[in-house]
Amino acid sequence: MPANLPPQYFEAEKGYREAKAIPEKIKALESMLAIMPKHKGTDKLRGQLRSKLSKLKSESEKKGGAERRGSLFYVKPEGTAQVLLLGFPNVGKSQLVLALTNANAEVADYPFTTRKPIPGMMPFENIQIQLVDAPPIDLEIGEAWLSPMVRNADALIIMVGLDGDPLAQMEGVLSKLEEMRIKPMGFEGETIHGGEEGVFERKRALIAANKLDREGIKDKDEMLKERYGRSFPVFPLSAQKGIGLEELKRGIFGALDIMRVYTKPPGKKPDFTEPVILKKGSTVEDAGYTVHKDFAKKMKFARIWGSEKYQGQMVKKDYVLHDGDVIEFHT
Ligand SMILES: Nc1nc2c(ncn2[C@@H]2O[C@H](COP(=O)(O)OP(=O)(O)OP(=O)(O)O)[C@@H](O)[C@H]2O)c(=O)[nH]1
Ligand SMILES: [Mg+2]
Repeated sequence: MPANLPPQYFEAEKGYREAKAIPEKIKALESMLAIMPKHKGTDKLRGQLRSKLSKLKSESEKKGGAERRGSLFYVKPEGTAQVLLLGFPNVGKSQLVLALTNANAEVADYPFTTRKPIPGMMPFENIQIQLVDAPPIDLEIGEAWLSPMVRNADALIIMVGLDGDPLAQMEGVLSKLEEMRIKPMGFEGETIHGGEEGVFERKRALIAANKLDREGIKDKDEMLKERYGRSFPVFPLSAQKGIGLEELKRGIFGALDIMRVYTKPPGKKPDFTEPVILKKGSTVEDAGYTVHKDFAKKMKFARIWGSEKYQGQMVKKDYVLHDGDVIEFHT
């Protein structure tokens, strides 16, 4: 029996073929079904369209779900850099964020306390670094939320608990990162071996070994340093008792691979509350670009105060700056 479909049906079908997004396709299929006359001749087609429609609907629900979860776990970067805390349940991630920032992270003696990321601002000298307390890594569950969070961060603090098995925890975290194709790098300038360059995204990371105050941890911090100290800076600390936190803060700053310089016009004083943040290894010319592109081009030389012997000496545009340098541009 012929289907005898009206012209409107073919219009809707054209709409379906041309639709790119799932919601448009769903709409087009729904109108095709509505327009289609109901009789024996259209039964088969109706069945096919219905099954297409239900497939598209479940696809769209899945997508919508992922997007919603994605946004719940997205933390807008603030301050100079974003640093993410990663670790097993109950190691003290929230305790550290509570100790170093203004955030009200929830600390409790049971695992899986933290359910969504909590950002807090950590003052470090004259800059603010954003620390993000994350839910724990759980080896049983695939965490779709984790990978975008790690990628979004400028650096990672991998936290382990010295009261537990820090070596096994490190292995767990590292294997999770490997699954995500992320290569944590402890030190500047490390290279990836074995032709994995490009497949892996590098991310600076350090290890925070928490609960140093606990009795019976023996020499687990030393074991950790022995095993991972060549690959990562290791900071034994107690988030609760406030031990080792200054060293950690300096380590976090170091992991960011940045420096602060201060620019000033001739004859004026620099404003030390307004550092210019540059990648390590940046030159006088790079600093000039933060003032203005043309300015960087027109610049003839600069005078530098700060690191080591520099007390207003003249340097060229390609001079490599150091953290804390004061630059006076001359055009
Ligand atoms: N002794 C000692 N206990 C700590 C320290 N830091 C955290 N704790 C305790 O460890 C438990 C877990 O701390 P949390 O900060 O909630 O741990 P978490 O890693 O955020 O846990 P999840 O959110 O479940 O992943 C709490 O009972 C804390 O009081 C520390 O430096 N020393
Ligand atoms: Mg927590």
